Amino acid sequence: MDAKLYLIVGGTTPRATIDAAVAGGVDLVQLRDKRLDDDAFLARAQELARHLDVPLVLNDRWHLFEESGADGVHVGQDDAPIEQVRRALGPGALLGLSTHDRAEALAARARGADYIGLGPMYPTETKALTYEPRGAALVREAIDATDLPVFPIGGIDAERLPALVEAGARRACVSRAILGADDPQAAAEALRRALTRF
Ligand code: 3NM
Repeated sequence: MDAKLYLIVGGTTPRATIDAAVAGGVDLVQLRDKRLDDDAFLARAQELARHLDVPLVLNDRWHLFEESGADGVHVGQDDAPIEQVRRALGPGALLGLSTHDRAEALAARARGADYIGLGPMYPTETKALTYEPRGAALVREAIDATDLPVFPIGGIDAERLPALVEAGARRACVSRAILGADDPQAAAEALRRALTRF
């Protein structure tokens, strides 16, 4: 788990965009698409797992993990309990957990997570948020609650990332900042630069 720049892609994200992002420094990819049915999700996951040079994580659909060829699964606090997912998938699967405050970050390792998402940092249109975005204050509050890798998430772009790095973040998870960019490789490179400023 030495990944630093985590990209969330959808079922229809072009492969060329994902490849450009990886060329720019993305080193972990999550397939997240609530609209796809299981068959379509599985087919996309299998294609990405075969093709990608970086690990692939499935959002939530842990029942598709074995068949998909993916490396891991990411669950939220309201998805299946991560303890149950860990028992089902075994120690070899990379398991991620969404967290929103210090207490959730603190509990993550004992619950079986290999890494955590921490958010939301900023307003985003990628996901309907049920928590108030708290930015650098949330990083400061939670970053030292765990020795797991922490990926701040939510509305992060290259302009906003330096404030999070200042607050202690050394990783980031994004979608729009890369997928919405005219040049996804350059966008990934800019995010990597912001992360390696320290
Ligand atoms: N989870 P973008 S924010 C999938 O706060 C997701 O838990 C969040 O995409 C959380 O970089 C988010 O486009 C969306 O904002 C991330």
